[in-house]
Amino acid sequence: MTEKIKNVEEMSIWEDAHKMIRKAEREGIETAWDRLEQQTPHCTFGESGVCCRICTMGPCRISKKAPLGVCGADADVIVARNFGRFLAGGAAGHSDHGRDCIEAFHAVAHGETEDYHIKDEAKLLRIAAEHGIETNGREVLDVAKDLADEFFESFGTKRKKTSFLHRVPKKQMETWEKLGIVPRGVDREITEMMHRTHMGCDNDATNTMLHALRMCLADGWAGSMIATELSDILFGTPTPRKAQVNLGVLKKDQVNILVHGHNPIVSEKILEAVNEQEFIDLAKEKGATGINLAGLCCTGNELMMRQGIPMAGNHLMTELAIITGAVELIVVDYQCIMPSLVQVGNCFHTKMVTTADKAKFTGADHVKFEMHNGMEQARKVVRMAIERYSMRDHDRVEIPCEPVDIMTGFSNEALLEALGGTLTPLIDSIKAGKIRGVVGIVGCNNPKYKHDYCNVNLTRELIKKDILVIVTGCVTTAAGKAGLLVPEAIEQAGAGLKEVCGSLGIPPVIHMGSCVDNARILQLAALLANDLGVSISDLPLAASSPEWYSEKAATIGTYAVASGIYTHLGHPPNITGSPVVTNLALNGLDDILGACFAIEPDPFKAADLIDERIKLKRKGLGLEE
Ligand code: SF4
Ligand code: MSK
Repeated sequence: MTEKIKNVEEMSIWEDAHKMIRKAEREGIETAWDRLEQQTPHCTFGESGVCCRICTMGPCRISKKAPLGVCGADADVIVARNFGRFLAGGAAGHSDHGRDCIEAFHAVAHGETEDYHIKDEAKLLRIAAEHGIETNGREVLDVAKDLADEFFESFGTKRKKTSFLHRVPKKQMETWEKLGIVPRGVDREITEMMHRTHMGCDNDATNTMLHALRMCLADGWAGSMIATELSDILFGTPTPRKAQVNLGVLKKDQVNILVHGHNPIVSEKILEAVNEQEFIDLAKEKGATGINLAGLCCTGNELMMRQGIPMAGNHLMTELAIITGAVELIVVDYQCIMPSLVQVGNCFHTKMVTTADKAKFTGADHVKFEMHNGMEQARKVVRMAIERYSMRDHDRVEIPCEPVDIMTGFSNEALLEALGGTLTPLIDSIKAGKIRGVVGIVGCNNPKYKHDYCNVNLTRELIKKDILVIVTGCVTTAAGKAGLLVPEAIEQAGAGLKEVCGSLGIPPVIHMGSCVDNARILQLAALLANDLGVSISDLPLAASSPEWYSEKAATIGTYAVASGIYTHLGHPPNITGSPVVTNLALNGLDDILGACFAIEPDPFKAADLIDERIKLKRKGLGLEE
């Protein structure tokens, strides 16, 4: 993992990345790969999770010579506390994003904004009815007010069970009840984790990890699910559409604006402003032929799923996108945004603009987005971008490749429609072994890996084995660039998967959205389990995050396992210093949840591991191979 990367070809599998890394080297611009080299070798105490900084009697580092911290905490307790807090960070990230969606939805319901609207009324009424809210004969906005209150409550401490738990299959719920991990309010679970891991509280590693499961379930089934469902209600439920990916989506002769982060509340307004004639005319006045909006990371996924806006790149492409020299402005909300983007932007004419008070970056301009002024602020940002076009040094512009076509927009609603309105064709295909299983490949990039090598190769290997792959987050761009997100990719799939996807006209790799949209995968798993009358853990499903880096990715993996989905990670979190926590993750959870983590950096071996698991689950259901 930490060996020195020797040349550009070893840093990434992509030509656009190679060209931009070489340009960075030529122009003396530092990237994440350079900084990784400076940081290597990493601290082994930190890597194994045995460094404790929870109080000022320490910091303490556990070793053979010093097996206990000053307070007497051993490696198991220290690792469990560190990992619990790591997961709390991830749960807080996605769930606070969900809360921002409720704020927007609440403002719409109460007529406090003219900039945001209910786009999918039918979905609003459906979700309200799911929560027992009366919808018959009522004004849509009145229903919305009640639903906003219901969702706000699911963050607080009032409820025994948080929102959306009615979607959880009965047998799965029984497992959670037995273990005492039915999630309550999202904030409560996160706060309780911080409390438990204060010095002198939960000093039993297994007990801390059980709470971690509960907290992550609150994130998956409430925080993230609320974010996804409300984003659909506010901005439209995605439907299949075409889009394009890679740095080739940037335009040499246009004002290029990149949106980066996670929440569509900002990026949707930027898109609207970009399409206003006044700004198109202004861009032309400045010598450009128009304005081009492209996405990065998850806010890119959100815009691509709903609006077909092109995706410039995933996590490790964010610095490289600026290095094209063609980006006037990058506007961000929060999460996964490297602070280095300000410095890389300063090497060019690229302005970075922040929009959330909770995510300011020194050196960036701050244009605060609020519910009542979203459009006004979006216009301000677009104008700033156009003004910068005249500062562009056209001699330094290099757009390294042609874009690749993809198909996106597979919400569960869209998938059901593609299946003819019912899950039966999918279930029949699974029973017949034409589709042997379904795997969600999700998550990030990490410069410790050859960029996207594992993401792409694992996806390819699984579809060869007749396993339907669902992608979200940064894996989307990887699969898209590899030509796997188009119906023609069935030629790379096994015979069964090829037949099913071919007859439906869908790709063998389905794009289901951003990181919070992993909640869509949870819902799909629940629908499948309910249809078959089994637990999610009985299904031939798996999840994988081969190149993960973030706290959020670890939280997603943990709620997947807690929901009964076997989860592969390319590398372990910083837990290897604790035999108790490591054994629990790799084995013990399987006994109590029917799912556990597996660690394997090699994507080909990982595909075999997942395949074995799918065989086992198929056998358990009495299905022929
Ligand atoms: Fe050291 Fe214990 Fe304080 Fe951690 S909580 S820093 S192990 S004394
Ligand atoms: S953006 S969490 S790098 S997927 Fe959601 Fe990508 Fe991972 Fe961030």
